[in-house]
Parts: sequence; C-alpha cells; structure tokens
Amino acid sequence: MTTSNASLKQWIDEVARRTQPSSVHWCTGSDEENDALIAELLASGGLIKLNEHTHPRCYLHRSHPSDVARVEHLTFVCTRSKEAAGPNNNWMSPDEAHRKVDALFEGAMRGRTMYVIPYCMGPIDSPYARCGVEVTDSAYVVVNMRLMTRMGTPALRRIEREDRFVKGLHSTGDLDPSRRFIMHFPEELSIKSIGSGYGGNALLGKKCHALRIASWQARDEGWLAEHMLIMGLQSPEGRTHYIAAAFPSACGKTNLAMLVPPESMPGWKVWTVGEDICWLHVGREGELRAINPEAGYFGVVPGTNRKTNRNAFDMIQHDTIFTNVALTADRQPWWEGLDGTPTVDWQGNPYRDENGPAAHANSRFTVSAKQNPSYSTLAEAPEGVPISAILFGGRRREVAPLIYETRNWTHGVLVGAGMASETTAAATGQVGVVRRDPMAMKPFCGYDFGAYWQHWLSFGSRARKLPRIFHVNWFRQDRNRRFLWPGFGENLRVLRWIVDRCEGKLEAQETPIGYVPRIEDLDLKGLSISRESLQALLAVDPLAWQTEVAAIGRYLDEFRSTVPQALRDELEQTAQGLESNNGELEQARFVARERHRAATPRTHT
Ligand code: GTP
Ligand code: SPV
Ligand code: MN
Repeated sequence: MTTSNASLKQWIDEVARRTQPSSVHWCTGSDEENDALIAELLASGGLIKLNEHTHPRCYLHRSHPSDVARVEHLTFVCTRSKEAAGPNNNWMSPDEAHRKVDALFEGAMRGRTMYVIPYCMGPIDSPYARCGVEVTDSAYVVVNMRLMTRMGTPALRRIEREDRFVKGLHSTGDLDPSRRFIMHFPEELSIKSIGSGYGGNALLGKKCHALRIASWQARDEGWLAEHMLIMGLQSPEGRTHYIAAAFPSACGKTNLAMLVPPESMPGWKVWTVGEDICWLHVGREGELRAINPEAGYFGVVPGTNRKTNRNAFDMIQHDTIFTNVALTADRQPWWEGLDGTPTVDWQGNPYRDENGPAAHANSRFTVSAKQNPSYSTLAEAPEGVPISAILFGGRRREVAPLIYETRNWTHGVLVGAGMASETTAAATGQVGVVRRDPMAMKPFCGYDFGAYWQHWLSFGSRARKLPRIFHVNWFRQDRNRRFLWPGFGENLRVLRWIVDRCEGKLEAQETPIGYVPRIEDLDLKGLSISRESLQALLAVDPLAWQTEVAAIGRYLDEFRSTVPQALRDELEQTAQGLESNNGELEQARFVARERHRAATPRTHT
C-alpha cells in the first residue's frame, strides 16, 4: 500500500532513506494485520500470552527497566524563539534538535520493519478531530496505537482529503537514556522521539500530539487541548450534566471517569466520554463542547480492583495489553491491590516481597474504550458534549479542602494556574513531592504558561455559557497519614454537590478561597464518616492558605513577562480576603504559636 498524498509519500521516503528499515509496512488497522503483529510479538518475546481461560486475548509486555515512565527532563519543545516555549518547557532550537536526533535516527531501523500508522485523534467524522501519521519500528507501538486511536485506512483517507497532518517519527533506538529524546516542533507540526518504547514517550498520538502539539494549534485557532477526563452525570430524574476534570498524572482521572455509584445513591449513573485528554471548542450556542481525541485507555493498573473500580476491573479481563505487571503461578496478571499471590515480578524475576512491589507502580493497561461498561453513547458524537463544570484537582495531603467552587471564570483560571500536586510514578524522578502543575499541564503544555493562561482567560469573552470551575482534592490525610475521604465511588457525593450548584439549587459558605459546601448540603446517606473528618476535609486554614497564596505568587513571578495581570489581581483579592478575615487569622496564629511552644524542647534554661 502507499498513498496519493504527495507530501506524506515524500516524507515517508525521506524517513526510510535515513533510518534504513528492511521493509516498510503501511498499517490498515485490520484484524488480520493485528493478529499477525501479535503473533510476531509473541514469537520475539515482545509480548507474553496470559492465562487464556481467565484473561482471553490478554498479553503482557515488559519494558526495559530504565524505560518505565515519561521522561520530562528529556522532553523538549523546539520553537524558533525560546520565549515561545516558556520557562515551563525544556527548549532547544529546531536546528540543533533536528541535527541531534537526525544523527540518532541514521540507520536506526536497520534490520527492522518500519510501520507507517495513519491515525485520527477524535471521531473520524468530527470537525474537531485531527489526524497524524506515526512512523515507528516498534510492533508494540502499532498494537497499542490501534487500541488508543482510530488507526488505519479511514484515517489515511481523511489525511489525503485534508492534506494536513502531524508527522511523528519514532524509533525505540537502543534504549540508552543518554540517547533518548522526545522532541516537539509545533511550528512544523512534527514530533521526533527516540530511545524509549514506553507509553507517552512512544505512542505519539497521545501526549505528544493530542496535548503538546494540539495545545499550540489550539491557541492559534481558538480552542483548548487539555489533560482532562470527560464524564456524564445522570441524575435519578434523568438529567445529564457533562463535567471535564484536570488532575495530574496518576491522580484519579480514569477512576473518576468510570465511577461506580455507591448503593446508597440509587438512580445516579455515570457515563465516560474520556479519561485522559479533552479538546474543548466553543459551540454554536456559545457553550464549551468537549470531545475525547482518544479511542482507548492507557490506564494505571495498581489499585484497580472490584472494590475501587468495578467498571475498570471488568473492562480489563479480556482483550487487554498489560505493561509491567506481575504474574501469578497460573499466568494471570497481578498487581498491588488484588487478592492472590504474585510469583514473578514485573521484570520477570521470581517475586520476593523484600524487593518491593511486584508490579511496577506505573504499570498500565491498554484497552479499547468500547470495553468500558460505562462508555457514553455520546463518546463518538462528532459534535462532542456540552460542559457544565470544570474541575481542577491534585494530590494534596494538606491545605486543599475536599471541594470548593471558584468565584468566577477569572478566579477559576487562577485556581487552575496555581494548582499543585504530589508527584507520582507516571514520570521518572522523585515521587510524593509537591510541585505546581497548572491545569495538570506542566508536562504537556506546548507553549509558555503565561500565554496559556491568557488564552484560558480569553474564553471569558469567547464563550457565552461558561462552565463553573471547582477545585477538588480526594487525597487529604490525617496526622497518621490515612486518607480522610474514602474516594472512588464515594466521590459521586461531591459531584452531586457540584451539579446542584450548577443548577443553582444550593447556597454555599463563602470563604476567602471560594465557596465551600455546608456539611448538611452534602449527600452523605449510607456513608460512615465522622463529623471531625468532614470538618477537617472542608476546613480552610487561613495560615496554611496565606503560605499557599504566597507560594502561588512566587510561582506566577517565574512567568514575569507574560503572566496576565488579571491573575495577579485575583490572587491579591484572595490574599486580602485572608487578611481581612482577621479574627480567624489571629486566632490561628495564636494556636500555631502555642502548639509550637508546647512542642519545642526547653534545653537552654
Ligand atoms: P494518568 O493516566 O497518569 O493521567 O492518571 P489518572 O489521572 O487517570 O489516574 P488514575 O485514575 O489511574 O489513578 C491513579 C491512582 O490513584 C490509582 O492507583 C488509583 O487507585 C488512585 N486513585 C484514584 N482515585 C482515587 C480516590 O478517589 N482516592 C484515592 N485514595 N485514590 C484514588
Ligand atoms: C500520564 O502520565 O499522564 C499518562 C500516561 O496518561 S502516559 O501516556 O505515559 O503519558
Ligand atoms: Mn495522563
């Protein structure tokens, strides 16, 4: 097969000349093609067959132990001006970046097959969808891209019609981290990735295209490309509200998007539109409409079980590719949070518990969205779904309450810009460190954050029906490091409050950081949680928030020349609110001083 599109053909020829593959395979996306690739991967050891009785058509892939997550320090945005990429990105000039990686691509596919994967991000008939072509020497990437995107002949036809697509070049290379680079050229609509076969580094349709390149295009064209889930929330009366939520990597998007309502909330239903990426456009009525550019899920495995998320658990019992999980004696996949006993760890060694977790903390499943029991009937709708509320949230042991609503759009954008979260195993580096992760886009925004926040603010006048903006935190802990909130299905209780607020049904308590629920307005039927826990979850500690506001101010300063004044003004308003809450603040200071005095040992008399 080949193509009628001259620029695509020319690019493929050029890449083949440079990388020297032994053959070129144009992917059609057919079942036969997929079966042949799986057979090849089984023969080469790239995939291991799992127990066919318990997990039909499921496979395990073990990645190289040094290649288990995204690598933010090796990810670059290569724009002509450094300022365009902003302090939030690693930058390299396009000339230098091309020179550097082209040298690595020289002969990189010798003795290998080069796969050409035409794909479409978004429903194939959607005006909001965008196409790309990934060239790769990894059959594992092909079988994953087939689950994650609309891949093959229909996408190629659309590319030939539109004559516009993102060019993504990928080679697994030699997996040496010193020769690993994930390069983005937004001005050329192209990506070059070498030296990793893992997830977000290698499945170029996902983070590289649908977020980094797409966010750049979205700014030029007046839309938004976001690291958000999209879910429908249907009330017992039958009304459905759609919500988009931005949480950083491994902070709960997949789980919230597939939520199973608690038994004590009969009649409520949750529908998944997307669980990682969301493209937002202004619709005809001035509303924000969302599509999910993806067709499958590359989800976190550990913690997934029948209790935490029955939908996800059921979904991955068949036709699923697992990456870096452990095995039981009868070759079932295993991970922390499941019953049963692992015998082989994620690296293929006999499992001994003194060696730490059996499954890698960032082990993942790849599965078609069609297998999701809560898959929305509107998930494939070309026009997307209208968004009633946007949620920002992170993993915060302290400070951020369970839920608060922002004052207005501008304040909502500030809250998104000031988001912070504890780092997770989704990227290499230290885990559990609080860092700023604006809109959950720190690793994914393809341009300067100051300009990005300005773009967000512009929707204040672009869209006539703006969603309300909320902040949530499922991860508050008590002094013994136990989660105060049960999370998972019980999060529906918080979503219900959000929907009621969107419908104008409830009053709320005004605080300097926004609106917090009155405890009596939360639907807590059938939930056993103490009043003290609830109070702790909803508390706005003025001292902690003064520190937080100061930290956000310092963070905004890093974008000195581009940060919108409106965000500084909004932050100042929050600061003044905290200050004028004087009585409370004075009392908090007094309590803190007393506590400090009591805790300080008196060694010098
Ligand atoms: P990416 O795919 O990396 O973007 O992550 P994600 O945001 O989709 O995160 P995911 O839903 O996969 O959750 C990551 C981890 O957080 C899993 O181990 C979950 O079990 C855990 N988790 C999710 N929701 C909750 C919750 O409400 N409470 C608690 N305590 N843990 C949760
Ligand atoms: C994330 O890290 O946010 C993911 C997984 O969703 S990856 O595709 O590896 O980026
Ligand atoms: Mn993600």
